Amino acid sequence: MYRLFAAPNSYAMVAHSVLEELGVAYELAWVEIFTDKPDPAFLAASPHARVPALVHEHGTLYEAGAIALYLAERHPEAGLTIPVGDPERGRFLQWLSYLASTLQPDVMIQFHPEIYAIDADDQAKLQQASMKRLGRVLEILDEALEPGPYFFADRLTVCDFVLGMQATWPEVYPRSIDDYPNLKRLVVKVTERPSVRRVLDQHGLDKVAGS
Ligand SMILES: N[C@@H](CCC(=O)N[C@@H](CS)C(=O)NCC(=O)O)C(=O)O
Repeated sequence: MYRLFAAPNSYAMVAHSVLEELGVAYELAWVEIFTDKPDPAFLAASPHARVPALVHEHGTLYEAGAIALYLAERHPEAGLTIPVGDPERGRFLQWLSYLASTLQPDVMIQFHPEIYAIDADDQAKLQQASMKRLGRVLEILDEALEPGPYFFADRLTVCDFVLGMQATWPEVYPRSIDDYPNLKRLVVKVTERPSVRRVLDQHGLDKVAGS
């Protein structure tokens, strides 16, 4: 039985949707983030007190992409990973890493510029510069989703959940998700899955980008 530390409408939705899609037993532990007094069990699993964090039979894990990959590999029958030896394995790792290390920092800046700059003016400039970069990153992702609908055509993998969940946030688009038709198609496909609909409900999201 897994235990997922989560906060509403956060990166926890990535791990949460993978757990739901896999249909495995798990318990959801809602925690407060951005607090001076994080839940001690949460802090033990996630030293920055960031969600998601997962407790599993062998220990704990944090980082949304790592949790998604770990779960997919623990439950290979669901086919959400691309295994070692598969010709697409390299590109699978590329996109998983790109989503965590190239897309996510700019997404974070849009929501929490105060983490990166002290003055309000500097924060606004940082957000502006980051949004420009985000536009290029989203373009590259949109190109990668051709022919789609997923990163690997009809083969749904955790990459689609890692991207699909954060692409539901309208704040990440320079103008609108409509500028990225392949990305929009991915968000629609991912968010219409019953597993993901259950997750969005629990996170209080009735409207997402593209819907
Ligand atoms: N790199 C982490 C980022 C997780 C993260 O920053 N989560 C946010 C919520 S979306 C959080 O818990 N923030 C609380 C904090 O930074 O104190 C991941 O992918 O899991």
